[in-house]
Amino acid sequence: METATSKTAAATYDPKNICELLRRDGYVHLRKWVDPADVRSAVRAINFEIGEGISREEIELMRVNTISFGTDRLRHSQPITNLLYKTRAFKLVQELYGAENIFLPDYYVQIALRFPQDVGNDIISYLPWHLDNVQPGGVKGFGLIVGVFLNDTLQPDSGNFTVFPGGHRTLEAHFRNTAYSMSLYRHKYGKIIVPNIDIGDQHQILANAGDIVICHHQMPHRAAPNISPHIRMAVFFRIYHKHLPFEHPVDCNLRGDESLVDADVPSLCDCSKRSVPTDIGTMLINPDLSIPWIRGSKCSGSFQFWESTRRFITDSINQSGTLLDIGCANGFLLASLCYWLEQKSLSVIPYGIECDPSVLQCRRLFPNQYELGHFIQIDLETFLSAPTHEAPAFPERFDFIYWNVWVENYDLEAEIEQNILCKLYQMVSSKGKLLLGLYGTKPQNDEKLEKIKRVMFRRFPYVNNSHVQVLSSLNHSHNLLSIDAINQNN
Ligand SMILES: O=C(O)CCC(=O)C(=O)O
Repeated sequence: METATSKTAAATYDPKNICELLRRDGYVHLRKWVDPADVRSAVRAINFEIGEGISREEIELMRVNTISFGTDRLRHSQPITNLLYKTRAFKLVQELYGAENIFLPDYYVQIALRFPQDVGNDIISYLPWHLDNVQPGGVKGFGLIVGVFLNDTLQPDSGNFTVFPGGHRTLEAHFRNTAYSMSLYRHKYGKIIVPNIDIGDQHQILANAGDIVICHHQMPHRAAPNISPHIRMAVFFRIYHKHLPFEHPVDCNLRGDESLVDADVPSLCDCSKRSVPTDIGTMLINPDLSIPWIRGSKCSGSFQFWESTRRFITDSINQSGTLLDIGCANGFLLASLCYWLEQKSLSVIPYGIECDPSVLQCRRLFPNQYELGHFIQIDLETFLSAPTHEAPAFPERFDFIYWNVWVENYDLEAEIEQNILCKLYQMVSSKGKLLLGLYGTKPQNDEKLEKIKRVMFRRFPYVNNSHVQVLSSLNHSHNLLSIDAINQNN
């Protein structure tokens, strides 16, 4: 059944309305937006390639896994890409996101063919719904699906693209509940696990050739079975937003079974917030907003837990200056520290290194500093081997260096690990501090504290107990070892 919403959207080309509809329904159906000549060219190009040969396996993969048909050459050819660029759809997504924010990876084009079931086989068996781009090691990042339909599917079960109107909001509400924020993930070996909730009734799009449907990224969808005589032909473009990096990694350890979690789901539900930098003040007083960032900072606790185990780090910072976070992840710790320190009238210039692509998220929290090169994706060893070369925008020394000395990563037994500790200490400016976060169990922390002190006292004979301070988090579960750099240049 046609919704009132989709009719309105087709009639009113106004990005504001469309954004509103995407937010409300999760999709808009734009009728006859593609020039029929362009539809014909695309169909011809696809049919030509079908004529070049298509294997049974390929058809099966398309049926079950909805993979794209066609060679790279075809997918990037003009007859196909014109379906986006020559239509108002592209202008529209540019207006929705800001042209400067659009990112199109190589694989943004999918030619989606749905082959009919055999004559006599009229069994209607629906695929489960899914969300796109739930990936091991990286979750979505794209914001909009633009589907262009190349043949009429005016009857249901003709391979129709199928949405669940409002399902994106049902999912959002579900994921915002911290108990369920991890209930969408792709299992290490490929299976997408979706939450078992009622997302409402399906709506099979009854499309004419040349119609376009734009979907919010969190719209549950699927392809309907095809008992029509025709191959359903569509092209889907996935439009990415630069500020929602598609490599955004998630915390692989949260579930403890090596599966991955879509930690960022709730934060991406508002397409109107285009290039607005994320406001940390608002986030910190709104647990709903901060949870995905806390997850992206590799912490599985609640908002209260985050504050009670991180805020105490600011007790060791007694002056304004530069702060380098080693393993800064998405930058949320730095942003929280900056915010809390500002309340003490201290101003901090943030820098961060991180070995995985979560560092790209820092751009959302610190757009200016990100552009200046304050955040770099690099592993600690490579960084320390040539800091000025690897991080040209970094100062030679920092007033504060924070390093969360993960129990499992750095046990500091090996000389090479001890050297890392020493090099970091040498990068702290005089009157600055090396801050080491200890987030293990109490016995683990105690043991590590002693080990670090032993290394430091042996390698820097001018450092003694008077330069070392141990702080405890509000809930006493965590420690911070603060080492003054005051004497190191003596
Ligand atoms: O082909 C369709 O209608 C749906 C395709 C789809 O669900 C997908 O590729 O994610």
